[in-house]
Parts: sequence; C-alpha cells; structure tokens
Amino acid sequence: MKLLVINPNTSAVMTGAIAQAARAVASPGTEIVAVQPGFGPQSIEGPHEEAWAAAGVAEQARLASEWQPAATVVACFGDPGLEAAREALDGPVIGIAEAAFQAASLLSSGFSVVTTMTRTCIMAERLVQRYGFEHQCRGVHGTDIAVLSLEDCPPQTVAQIEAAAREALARDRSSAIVLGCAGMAPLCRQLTRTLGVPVIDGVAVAVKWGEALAALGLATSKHGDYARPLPKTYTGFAQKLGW
Ligand code: 2AL
Repeated sequence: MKLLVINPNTSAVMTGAIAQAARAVASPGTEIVAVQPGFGPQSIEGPHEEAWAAAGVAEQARLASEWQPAATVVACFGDPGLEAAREALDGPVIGIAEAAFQAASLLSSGFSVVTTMTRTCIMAERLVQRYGFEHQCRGVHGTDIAVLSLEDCPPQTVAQIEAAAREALARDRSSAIVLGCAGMAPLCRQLTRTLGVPVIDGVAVAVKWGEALAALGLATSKHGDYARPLPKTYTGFAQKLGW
C-alpha cells in the first residue's frame, strides 16, 4: 500500500527525517511517500505558522486526492489541517498528536508531553482538550528547543529532552512520555532505553495505525462532516486547489 506522510512544515531536512522514521516502522509492503507543502513556514511554533501549515496540508491533501493514498499521516504535533485532509481523502488520515495520545492512554494510566518551545504548550494543551484526553494527560512541558535545531540534534539537546522527561515523570506522577514534535522521532528508541518507560513518537504510531486501518478495509467516513468539500471557485494562489 502507498502511505502518504505529510510534513506540514517546509523543511526538506525534516521531511527526510520523518520519512526515515516512517520507513523504519512500516511493513514490507508499505511504500512511504513523504511530502511537504509548496509554501509556508519552515517550522511550526505558533498559531500564525500553524494557520499557514494547515493550508499547506490542505494543499497536499488536495493534490493527493488525485491518487488517493491507502492511508495518510499528518506529521506535526499540532495536527494542522487534519480535518481538511480527512475531507479530501478517502483512506484513514491520522494526526501524530491524536495517535500518540491514544497510544499513551493504552499503555499507561497517565502520560506527560515533552515538546519544543514553551510557547507551543498551550497549543498542545488545547489539542488534549479537543481530543478528550484531559484525564490521561498529566502535563505538557516545553524545553525551549527550537524545532529546526532538532534537524541536527547534538547530544546536549538529547540530554535536555531526557532531563525534561525525567522531571515530567516525577512532577506529573506519569508513566509514559509523548514526544511533542515530529522532529523528535529519531530520538524515540534512545529515550525509551534511557527512561525505561514507554516513549511515544506519534509518527511511528500513526504509520502503524494507518496501515492497520487500511488493511482492515476501514476508511474515513464520507457520511456528513468528512464528505468531499463542495465545488466552488478558489482564487489567488489557491486557484487550482478547489473541487
Ligand atoms: C512541531 C512539529 O511537529 N513540527 C513542527 O514544525 N513543529 N511541533 C512543535 N511542538 O513545535
């Protein structure tokens, strides 16, 4: 099956790292197609950037609707444009934040999120509320590590994330860690070893979920909210992106 991974930011280096993380867990019969928007911010660390990223995901989902991937993963922790992609595409569309919260809830009685910039914590907290994980998520912790600095992750950055995770586990009395950025995906195995608790990278979980749902013949419901967008005229640079 062809599984589409959309990196909502426009960093080609991060798209490559996400693709590698996806391929590392994909089944032999799964081809990972990794893309990024044709416009927008290189990293997503605030609402303005997230708004552009959501439009970028809508763009990529519209383009992919021409070939309809078996499943799609939206690989940024804010899940930008997730619902727009569900309208555009027939197969399951999985956001890495929602997938990670679900996995963490299956594996622990309470989890903590360790993310990048402190200013993005409120965005993650709102996602926790939107998806209904307030009872399982015991805290969201910023590290003030910039998303793009994860591209070339030096040992001191890994140590900083590990220290933040240890503090979160103690302070929140939680028993699993959700990594709050797609750029942290390459660190998951190492952190799992050193922390000794489940460390959840949403990219890996979302890929496996996408594969599983597609293999079961389960697709996005086209009844109601996620039916195809209505045909209408789009203008400006989005001229070719309508139905
Ligand atoms: C992210 C992410 O996953 N990709 C990105 O550009 N920003 N998440 C975050 N919390 O900053």
